[in-house]
Amino acid sequence: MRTGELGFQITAAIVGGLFAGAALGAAPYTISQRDREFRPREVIIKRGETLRFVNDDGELLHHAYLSADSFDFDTGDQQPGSQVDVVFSVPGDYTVLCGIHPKMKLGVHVTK
Ligand SMILES: [Cu+2]
Repeated sequence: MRTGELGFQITAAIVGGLFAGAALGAAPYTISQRDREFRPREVIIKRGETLRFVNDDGELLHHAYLSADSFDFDTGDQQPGSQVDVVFSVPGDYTVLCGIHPKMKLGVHVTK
């Protein structure tokens, strides 16, 4: 076994343990917005992977956005039952916010 393969397996085990249910390499990762919270509140993905923002919060609107120097997106007002996919193409540590609920925060760590 080459070193690279071993390294990958260790990484997979760590990520799998932290984020059960999100299979490594299987895109997209689903982010729930139920009860005015992003769930999970923190996620680690690789560059080029996708987060799927699902509004599963009853009758409430949500509006996820990110504004950083190197990367930004804006889902617009998101209707209940809808979903928006966002590809994170730039490595970095980001905080996604909701334009409607200021307390909603999602930490996104995009590795190379
Ligand atoms: Cu919201």
